[in-house]
Amino acid sequence: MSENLLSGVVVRLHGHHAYVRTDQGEYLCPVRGRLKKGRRRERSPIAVGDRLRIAPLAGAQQPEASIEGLLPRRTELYRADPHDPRVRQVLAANVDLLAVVAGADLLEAQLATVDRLLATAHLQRFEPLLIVNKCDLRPRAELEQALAPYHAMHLRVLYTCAARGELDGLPQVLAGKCAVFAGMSGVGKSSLLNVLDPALSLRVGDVDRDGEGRHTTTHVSLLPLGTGWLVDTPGVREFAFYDLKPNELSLLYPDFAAARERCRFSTCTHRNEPHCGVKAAVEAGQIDQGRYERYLGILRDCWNTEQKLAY
Ligand SMILES: Nc1nc2c(ncn2[C@@H]2O[C@H](COP(=O)(O)OP(=O)(O)OP(=O)(O)O)[C@@H](O)[C@H]2O)c(=O)[nH]1
Ligand SMILES: [Mg+2]
Ligand SMILES: [Zn+2]
Repeated sequence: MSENLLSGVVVRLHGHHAYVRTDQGEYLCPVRGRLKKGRRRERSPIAVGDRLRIAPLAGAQQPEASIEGLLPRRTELYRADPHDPRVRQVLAANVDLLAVVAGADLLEAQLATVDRLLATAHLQRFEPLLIVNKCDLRPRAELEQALAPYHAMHLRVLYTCAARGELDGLPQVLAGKCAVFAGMSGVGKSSLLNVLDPALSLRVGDVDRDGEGRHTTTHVSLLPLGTGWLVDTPGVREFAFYDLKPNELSLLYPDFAAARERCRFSTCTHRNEPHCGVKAAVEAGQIDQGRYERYLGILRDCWNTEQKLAY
């Protein structure tokens, strides 16, 4: 039996099925039994990007296989389930780089989501990348000014325009890696992937009058690109941290690190505590006011989640 096993990677999940790509083609695999139950408080035991061993089933009309084993994950991109913060939702496994995509036209409004995703990259140890797409809609100098605090923390920022095919070195950054694209709906994640490889021909959506997307991409999918992989994700409205204590949030802010050393309390959340180095640094203009205000908003959400979980 074991000589018939194939190695594959999960490229898509649909209901109770995983689509698994192998070098013998794509197989449809039911996710059930022991694997389906998985660890408690986990939505699905299998995620896009998982490496599996599968056994092809004879006589099936379309290639089907049973899942025989799940290989250990190198990394996991996860969040709290939007419907139940006690449940951990793994969006993708075995990813190296998290490409956070924002739209130039709505950049300022999207920075709270950008900050959450960058903090996630820090927490889950992905190489972070910020992509500002739709650069045809605003002058570059204006965008660079809005992102000055991010440039100051030496984050890699690319300015792209999928509409004109301008990628600002993105293919070189992605070479040989598995990169997941995340951001709000309508920022052009799928459009960028189509420029990276026109053969993908992913569906691209409209934006409404306010420039917001309509959630065109509905499923996470893994797509081959050269020697690496790309993961397209549906636009996120919510990206809540799973099991993060409020006083741990600021540890995910590299630009707060030096000032945090000067807080009197090691568990300081930098909100109302006395002798707070972070607040002092904001007042002295050493930490960006916007980053700090958005931090307070995210902190409030962490706090509310913790209160909910206490009951
Ligand atoms: N002006 C301009 N429009 C763009 C650019 N890139 C994408 N768009 C448009 O933005 C809209 C949304 O693009 P998508 O690629 O579907 O966005 P998405 O991020 O994948 O959205 P979801 O799948 O809903 O999360 C489409 O109408 C694109 O044509 C760009 O560089 N400039
Ligand atoms: Mg999309
Ligand atoms: Zn503090």
